[in-house]
Amino acid sequence: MSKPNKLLIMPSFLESIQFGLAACCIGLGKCCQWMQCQKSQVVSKEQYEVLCLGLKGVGKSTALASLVGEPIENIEPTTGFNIKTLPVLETTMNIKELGGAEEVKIFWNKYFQGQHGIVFVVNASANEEEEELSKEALEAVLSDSALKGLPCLILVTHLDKPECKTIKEIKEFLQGVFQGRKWIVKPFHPGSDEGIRQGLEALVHLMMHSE
Ligand SMILES: Nc1nc2c(ncn2[C@@H]2O[C@H](COP(=O)(O)OP(=O)(O)O)[C@@H](O)[C@H]2O)c(=O)[nH]1
Ligand SMILES: [Mg+2]
Repeated sequence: MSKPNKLLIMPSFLESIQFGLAACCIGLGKCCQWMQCQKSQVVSKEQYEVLCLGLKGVGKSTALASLVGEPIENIEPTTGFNIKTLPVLETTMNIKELGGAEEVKIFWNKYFQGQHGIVFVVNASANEEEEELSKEALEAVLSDSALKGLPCLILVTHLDKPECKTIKEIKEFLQGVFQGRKWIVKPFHPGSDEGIRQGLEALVHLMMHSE
């Protein structure tokens, strides 16, 4: 019987090394997939507590109703608070609207503990006095130590009214109050939840990356 040819053995030896390397790569890939899966499971369990604040009649309840597909006609003024729970991206968000009337506003800070983010609603068609009151209320909220550093979504309503301020003007008017805090501004149009949804998704990203 003739001896096996070395040149014929060499390729099969190389093939087995290549096979081993490929198996290692597949194993590593599976391992990474498993880690990614574990990570997304952690994110999907995340719950965020968000406060929805703003002066009386600015449109907080209307925006929240629109967000969960409830009718926005004939919304009663909020006397105590109004809570909506909904999924946003892979998280669950509990949004608590506190009534904006003066007699309720003095109790806002009783609800500041354990929050992860703020939605502050601003009326774009407010007169100068209401505009100042709204800015003062926002400043008071942001200066409370219980809400220190929490990201803030400014939701602008009443953009359908004539003579309303633009988003750009509202940004310029408010920009001094945030002092390094992460904030975003989004419009709300009755009948569409697009702006508020985009705003809440952006807020989730900010809350995920805040300390
Ligand atoms: N035209 C207009 N009316 C709005 C808008 N948002 C809210 N409203 C109206 O403003 C009034 C007060 O709204 P509400 O949601 O109760 O205000 P809240 O006190 O901040 O909760 C209601 O009559 C709403 O229909 C808006 O963007 N445009
Ligand atoms: Mg309300």
